[in-house]
Amino acid sequence: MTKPRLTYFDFSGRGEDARLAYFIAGVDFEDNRIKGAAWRELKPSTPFGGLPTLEIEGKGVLAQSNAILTYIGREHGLHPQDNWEAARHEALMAAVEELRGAISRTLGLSPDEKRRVREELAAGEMQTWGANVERQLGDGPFVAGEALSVVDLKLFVLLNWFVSGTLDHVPADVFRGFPRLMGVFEAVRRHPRVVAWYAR
Ligand SMILES: N[C@@H](CCC(=O)N[C@@H](CS)C(=O)NCC(=O)O)C(=O)O
Repeated sequence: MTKPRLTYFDFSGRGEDARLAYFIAGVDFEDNRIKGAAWRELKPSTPFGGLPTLEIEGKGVLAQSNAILTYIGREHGLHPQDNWEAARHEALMAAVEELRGAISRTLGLSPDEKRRVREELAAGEMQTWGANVERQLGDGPFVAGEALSVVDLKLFVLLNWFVSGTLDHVPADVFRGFPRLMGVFEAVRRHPRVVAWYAR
């Protein structure tokens, strides 16, 4: 049986949570990172024209970050077995994708327009998003309580984008008003396997 092949670009984005999930689960996977012009050749052969994809021997190629992450979570005990709880986690994962989509739409804007739209996003839609997610969270430290799940990794990777301060015009502490949400971020950041992943 060949290793699962996880294909994404050589940055964090939508592929990092699946990499973390496999690493945390102790699965020997192929971390296939696409660089430069190689993407143009690969793109037409992917299921929906985007990355990440996950190839499993004997099954095929799966696309869509949430489907990939949920699959890994189910296979390796990092997603709830209870259907209602699983659906609650999947709703949060969909919410992350909605916010990513809102930010992606600013990528092609002119510098002035980008500043205006992102400042509006940070003060408006992102605050509403944070408040909505905050209401879904319990006492933590993770979404499911004591046990880490793949949804925590999805939230962590998104929040790390903002906290790193690399997204122009979005303050690094944009979610400072949401202690439960930032608590999930901190709990994942301090998780020994996450620390080990970034120390490699
Ligand atoms: N809904 C998809 C979005 C996939 C997507 O847009 N991926 C981006 C990278 S984050 C991509 O492949 N961009 C290159 C392109 O569209 O050509 C998912 O969640 O996986």
